[in-house]
Amino acid sequence: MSQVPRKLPQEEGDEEEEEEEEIVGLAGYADGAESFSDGDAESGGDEAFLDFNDPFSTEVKPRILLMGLRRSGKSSIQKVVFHKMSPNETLFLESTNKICREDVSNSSFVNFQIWDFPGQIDFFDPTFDYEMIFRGTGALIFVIDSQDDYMEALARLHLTVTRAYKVNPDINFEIFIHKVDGLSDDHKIETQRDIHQRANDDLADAGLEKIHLSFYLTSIYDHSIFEAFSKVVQKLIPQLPTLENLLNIFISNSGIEKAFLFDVVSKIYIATDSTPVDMQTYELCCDMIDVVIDISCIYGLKDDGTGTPYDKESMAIIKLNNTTVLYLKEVTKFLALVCFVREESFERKGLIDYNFHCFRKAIQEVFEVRMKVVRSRKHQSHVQKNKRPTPNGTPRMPL
Ligand SMILES: Nc1nc2c(ncn2[C@@H]2O[C@H](COP(=O)(O)OP(=O)(O)OP(=O)(O)O)[C@@H](O)[C@H]2O)c(=O)[nH]1
Ligand SMILES: [Mg+2]
Repeated sequence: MSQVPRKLPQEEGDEEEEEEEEIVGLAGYADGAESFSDGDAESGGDEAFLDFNDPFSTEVKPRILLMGLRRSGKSSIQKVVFHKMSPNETLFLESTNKICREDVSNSSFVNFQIWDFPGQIDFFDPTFDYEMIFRGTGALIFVIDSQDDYMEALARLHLTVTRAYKVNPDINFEIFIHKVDGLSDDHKIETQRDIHQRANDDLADAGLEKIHLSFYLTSIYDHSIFEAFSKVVQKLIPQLPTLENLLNIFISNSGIEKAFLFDVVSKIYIATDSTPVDMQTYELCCDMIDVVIDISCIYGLKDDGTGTPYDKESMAIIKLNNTTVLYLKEVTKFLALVCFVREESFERKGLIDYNFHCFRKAIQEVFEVRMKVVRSRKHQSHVQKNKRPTPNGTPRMPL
């Protein structure tokens, strides 16, 4: 799939954003919001429904911070997950020397900003306004290099978490025990146990045992990083229980084993039914998306190269040699449903397709509710702005 970085329009009227730009800019950390997009899709008949981005453009996006010591792998994670950089290429990444912000607005449920920090940020530097940064943060991912001595990383983790918690107790703290590709299975478990124990002991010693840390074993050389990121992002989606519920109803009525709702560009799954996720199943789904998009890029585009590799017609069926069928269908411009179905259940494809149709409609309704909330919030802030008197005391003219 083409990954053309393109600037999103600046979010006008978003006072919090404006304030941030200014402060971060002054501190000399930011390099502006670089963004990536899915590439433009053709406008089809129900494109107005499928293109969910616009109504949310003024919504404040939850922020995900990537922090950790130098060379722990922060930028590599961002590049591999959101820019399809191959893991080997990350060897040539330069050290980050200022905060890099990126908008991820490729799906209506997955709208957030990622802030990649330089290692060793100095909380005592007066130009670093950490209070402002933590205030608007949804998740703080702290990356620890598991192949290195992690004592210094643990001290830094403690400092970062305690500072962040003081400013904003609602932040989700996500600890990536990273680069585990270099460890044996036993060593992985032992490292996770040790880091978990030490980090929580440090918090308990400081009387902060109420802070909850979540731990993930990750590596950019396999799918673990996508899975961990999926879980981080899912926690920021308020509609997650509704999506899970819809998926549960869908699979139980269609004889499906497992279903994932995927963001096609990043291969993050934003929801799945409540049966446990098995890593191999997830990997197969990721591979299927890659195959579909690759084939579609080669054979699906028009002769003049226009069109998109993923659209309303996108669907694929792959029969595996273990009597399982993988079934992919487009849900929105950015989302795909990937299902695992037994061969005998797939004989009732008509039923699955009908239920899928109902599922898609239900998703549409969830979006519509969300759109209404966003619109009414927009309207309220607009009314309040106009109520404020002008500097010379005359009432504001309606716009
Ligand atoms: N083995 C292994 N190496 C990794 C992994 N992730 C990143 N690396 C390597 O770690 C090195 C540092 O990666 P960066 O992404 O630049 O680290 P960073 O945390 O952004 O570093 P700063 O910008 O200096 O703070 C690179 O050589 C990567 O190839 C991983 O999962 N496994
Ligand atoms: Mg970096």
